[in-house]
Amino acid sequence: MVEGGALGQVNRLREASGEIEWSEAALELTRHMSKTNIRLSDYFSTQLHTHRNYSLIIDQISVLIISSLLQCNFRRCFGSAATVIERNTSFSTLNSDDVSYFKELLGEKSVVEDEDVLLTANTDWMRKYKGSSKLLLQPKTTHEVSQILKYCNSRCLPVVPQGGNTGLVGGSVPVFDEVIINMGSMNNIISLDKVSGILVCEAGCILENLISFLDNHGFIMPLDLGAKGSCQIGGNVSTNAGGLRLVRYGSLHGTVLGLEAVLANGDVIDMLGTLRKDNTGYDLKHLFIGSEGSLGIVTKVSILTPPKLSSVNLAFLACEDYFSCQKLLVEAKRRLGDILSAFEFLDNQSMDLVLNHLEGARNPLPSSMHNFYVLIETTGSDESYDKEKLEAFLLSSMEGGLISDGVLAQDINQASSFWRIREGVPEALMKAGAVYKYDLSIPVEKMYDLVDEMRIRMGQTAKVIAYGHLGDSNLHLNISAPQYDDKILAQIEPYVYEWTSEHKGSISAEHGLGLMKANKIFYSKSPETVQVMGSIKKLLDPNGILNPYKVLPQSLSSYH
Ligand code: FAD
Ligand code: 2HG
Ligand code: ZN
Repeated sequence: MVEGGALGQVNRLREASGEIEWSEAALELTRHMSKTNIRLSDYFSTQLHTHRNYSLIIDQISVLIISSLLQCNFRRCFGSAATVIERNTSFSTLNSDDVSYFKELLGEKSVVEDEDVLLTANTDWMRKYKGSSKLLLQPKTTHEVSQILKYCNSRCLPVVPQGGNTGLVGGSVPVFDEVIINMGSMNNIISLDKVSGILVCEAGCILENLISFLDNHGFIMPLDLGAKGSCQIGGNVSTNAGGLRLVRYGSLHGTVLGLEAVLANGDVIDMLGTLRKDNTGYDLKHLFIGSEGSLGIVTKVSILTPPKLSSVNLAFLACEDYFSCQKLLVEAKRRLGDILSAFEFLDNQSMDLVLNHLEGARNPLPSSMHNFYVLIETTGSDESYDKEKLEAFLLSSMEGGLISDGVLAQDINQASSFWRIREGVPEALMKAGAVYKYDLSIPVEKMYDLVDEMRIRMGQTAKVIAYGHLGDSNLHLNISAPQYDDKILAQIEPYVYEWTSEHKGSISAEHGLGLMKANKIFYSKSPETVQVMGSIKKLLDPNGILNPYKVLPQSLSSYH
């Protein structure tokens, strides 16, 4: 494995949107250089001395890059520090007998080899990570998932479980040629207990469809996020997604009552309980909540859904400094406690980005730009009492100088347009160019210090955009630049991770580790903890076929 900044020399010459796949030639070159302790940077600077004509060097590198498209053995992705990953040599390569087996098992239609479909499924939402899988499977039942995994395990064929492919850490797409198991065809709602509000459904149900279904029956999903139109409940559970309402309803570790999962060897583990209380031994479902498809494929979920309440209010507020946002949060928790259902924030750079890049976005407080914006949502059962309570809170916050301006949504359309601003930041960032994403848990009082420090570090080279789930101490720190550049990356990493670790934060609050942060886990977890995780992985997936190269550091993965 070759690691670090040496490869950055070549990387700067990449195509703007892609990633480099190294050819045998490049592989040989890097192997030779690592054996002889030559770093690429040294190699190229030597070459620069000998060749006066720089274009000769460019030509040399271009040959490597072009030939790299022939065969991928090494992979490097953008938006995270240079890590070159070698394909696990113990994995087999897909052959025509494998494809025939899957066609027999699933039927022709559920075995996809179409290049356009594969291109989409191989590429993540941010278009930063791109695999080269040649096969996508669409199982319709748990039995089919079980048979697929049993077969893949016996053949040592690696797989990637895929939901809506909205993940933001490169976990949902192959790194090399892993078979994609897309869960979208397992999208049946199995039952809703209208007394307890317990919903049981298949993993491939799209979150927004579940939200609508529950709405029709007088319930709500305990989680909501900007990607709801595409993400699936199985993906949500596998990433332990947080989202906009965690402050009120808690994490999926609390609301998921049970699940069914298929292990790497095809065994189906039925933990699909619907009980609120069950202390019979280890609660194994928690292993699958947030393990990002590295321990098993989630096929069914049972989840506790709260009743839909009649009165929902949303305020869009302006604060002049971060300290006021913080104080506002403390006051909101104290004074709105029982009805508070969201407390989100964005800074003026985020607002600016949304207004410039998101079609139809309008500033709800247009008279002037403010330094910070906060969305406070309340959900309760008594319309006049809730509104009165919120209005009294807003009035006193205004008098106390915590809020400098604000507006209450007058109807559902206005509320949606306010939410569109907050939920639209990731989309606006994508439209603005290259983006380096950090999803951090940091104590609220320290959170914005990092943003200020990053602005000083980045200077004019990139924009620092900060927003997130303030109510949960979750900062989304995004660095936006016209294009990816290793120099920018070197200004960000490892600084952001070190800072977060020093302040006892987490380097992944809600998005997971995926490929992007698999090797960064030690910033947030002790070596002993990671060692136990490695043992669990080995126990449940001894051949390492489930979502390889993700979540755990390479040093611990079973393929080494
Ligand atoms: P995918 O992206 O397909 O997969 C994510 C991971 O889960 C991968 O490792 C994959 O292998 C694994 N996986 C998927 N399905 C299964 C399964 N059935 N069994 C086992 N493993 C599986 N995240 C938040 O936490 N909070 C937010 O507020 C939020 N907002 C977002 C807004 C936008 C605009 C976007 C693009 C993303 C956002 N995300 C957010 C990230 C993402 O939407 C979540 O991580 C989501 O839960 C992923 O669901 P998915 O179905 O798209 O999973
Ligand atoms: C959100 O809260 C998502 O909008 C995405 O978690 C965060 O894009 C991001 O950094
Ligand atoms: Zn988020």
